[in-house]
Amino acid sequence: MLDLFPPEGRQEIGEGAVLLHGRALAHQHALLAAIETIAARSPFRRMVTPGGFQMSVAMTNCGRVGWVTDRSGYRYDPNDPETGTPWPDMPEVFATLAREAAREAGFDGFAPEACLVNRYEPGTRLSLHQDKDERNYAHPVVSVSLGLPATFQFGGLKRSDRPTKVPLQHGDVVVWGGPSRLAFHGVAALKDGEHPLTGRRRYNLTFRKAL
Ligand code: MD3
Ligand code: FE
Repeated sequence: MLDLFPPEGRQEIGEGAVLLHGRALAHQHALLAAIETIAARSPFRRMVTPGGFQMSVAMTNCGRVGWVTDRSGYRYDPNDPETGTPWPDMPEVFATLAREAAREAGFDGFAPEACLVNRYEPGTRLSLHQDKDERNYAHPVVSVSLGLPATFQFGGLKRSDRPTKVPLQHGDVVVWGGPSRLAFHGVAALKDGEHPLTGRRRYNLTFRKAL
């Protein structure tokens, strides 16, 4: 028989970057319900970069701290600046999935304080950047893709390194550790489509140990 899937749905997409294909599928309904609960308290909003540009990605957070940007810079904040109150707690299903995925990729004991929830609609993109607002790059970042598929751009340690395209589908989990932790990356403009669970949207959960 032809084996159509890689062993255990696991694929090394770069040095230290492990794609766990479909790893979130068993939790898809719980994850999407939890996103709704979070957004009811801390709504999605398009933040402004320090340079004064409004991002096309809409964001919210859960956990002890959340990633925010405004004219004064990027930071992790215990409070939602829009509501002035703490971010919603991290749901158990989020924390458990992030911890288990990290362990499967070789990072035992991953206990993220922060989960950034990104929402994409057709045309939404995220330009090439590094995640450098955390204190300790020895911890991986774990990302979970839900809804419409996206083309992820995976670059190198220099902005000028040509990125490779990685398709990310509903249910995919990626653990970005080791040398990939500081790789430049972005997301190409979302193509229009219809997903049975999210309609014309893509969500991405990004778990980080921020403190
Ligand atoms: C590689 N989010 O929020 S997830 C971000 O799909 C972000 O919303 C994208 O980049 C999204 O910062 C990409 C994949 C990802 C997340 C963090 C990384 C890849 C990464 C950190 C280091 C290297
Ligand atoms: Fe990023």
